[in-house]
Amino acid sequence: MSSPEQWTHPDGAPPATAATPTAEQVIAGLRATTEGGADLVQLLTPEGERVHHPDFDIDITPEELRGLYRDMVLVRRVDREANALQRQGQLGIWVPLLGQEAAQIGAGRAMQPNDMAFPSYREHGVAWCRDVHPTQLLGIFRGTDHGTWDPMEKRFHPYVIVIGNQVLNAAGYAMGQRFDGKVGDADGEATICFFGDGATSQGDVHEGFVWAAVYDAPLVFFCQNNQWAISEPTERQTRLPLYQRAKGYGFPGIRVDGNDVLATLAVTRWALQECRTGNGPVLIEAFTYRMDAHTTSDDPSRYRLSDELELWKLKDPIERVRVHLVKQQWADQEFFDQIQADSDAIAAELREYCVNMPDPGPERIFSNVYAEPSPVLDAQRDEFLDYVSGFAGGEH
Ligand SMILES: Cc1ncc(C[n+]2csc(CCOP(=O)(O)OP(=O)(O)O)c2C)c(N)n1
Ligand SMILES: [Mg+2]
Repeated sequence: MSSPEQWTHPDGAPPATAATPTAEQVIAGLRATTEGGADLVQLLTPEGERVHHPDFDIDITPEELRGLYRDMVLVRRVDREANALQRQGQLGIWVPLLGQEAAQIGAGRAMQPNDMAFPSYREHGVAWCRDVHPTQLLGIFRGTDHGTWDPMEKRFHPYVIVIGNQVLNAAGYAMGQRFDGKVGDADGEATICFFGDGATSQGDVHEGFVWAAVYDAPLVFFCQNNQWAISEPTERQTRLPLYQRAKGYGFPGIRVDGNDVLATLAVTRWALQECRTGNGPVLIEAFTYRMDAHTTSDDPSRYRLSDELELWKLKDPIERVRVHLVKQQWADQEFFDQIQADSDAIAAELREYCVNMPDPGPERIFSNVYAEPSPVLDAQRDEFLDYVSGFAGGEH
């Protein structure tokens, strides 16, 4: 358990530890939303101790854990480098994932090749797991394109900025998987959709929950509760822990320690398998914390106290794995040095790519609009290119 403070258990059972919240605290929603609570699934404590769970345990080899650690360190380095590139004027904006590495790598590594992911705009760690190279994210934030990967090849939908909208897209996609007969056994397909705590207040998310539920869609709703929706805290979104909302829609909801990569991997693997075999949908609430600003355009010191951040630094998702690897003697200095070298290399690659990124040609805006060619759009493109070539330097 990560915290001594508990939310009162829904079936009336007393909390495992510490004081029951007062009526005022419950009404204010504070205990409900700021602590992990009695139902939090955790397999690796912030101190790097391996703990076990009756329903969601996992066998992990030293090699697998080293791989998860490497993933998290590298995506954090990508994130920090991109943040710096924005500060130096090379990107228009950046959306940091700092603190959410375990939630994203655990979920991303739980996916099988045929599963489909629908991200919001912060899922750089999931992109990494889908083999989308970090350089392919940069155009979005430099304002030159909408992402250059092939969503069907990578099984990773383009980023969506409209809050909650991707939940509808994912529900429709997962319903399609069911209609196409791709659900039913361990070789089946599933979909996972990422959204934030703030998104749960959007009508789109409610509609997605309803449609997925009544069509038994193979959809894992993966809510990263990072405690903040820009400057709005979670207690402005809900009066009960978010995972408990699933019950009202008729599917299971589970709260996992989103700073614990092992627990996130175990729970998401289970949830995807449930969906694949026809028992979807499932809601996962990954309880985590946004350690940096909402975006590079935001200043969190205007609306939250720094001691909150200091508390969450002690629950850092990467540090607990490093401690566990060292304690178990599953990693030596050579391993950590190699990861450092890999991080430096990817940061340099990202920077080199970003500062030399060419602007796309004027025809680019017309490409990938429809699956099939459109004569009307083709005519508009030709007219536009003709117009542009009339300007000095407008040749293409
Ligand atoms: C429909 C819509 N309304 C408002 C916004 C502006 N907006 C951008 S991010 C954000 C907060 C989202 O918070 P959350 O869902 O918790 O995700 P997080 O950014 O914390 O990952 C808002 C309101 C938007 N992009 N789309
Ligand atoms: Mg949030």
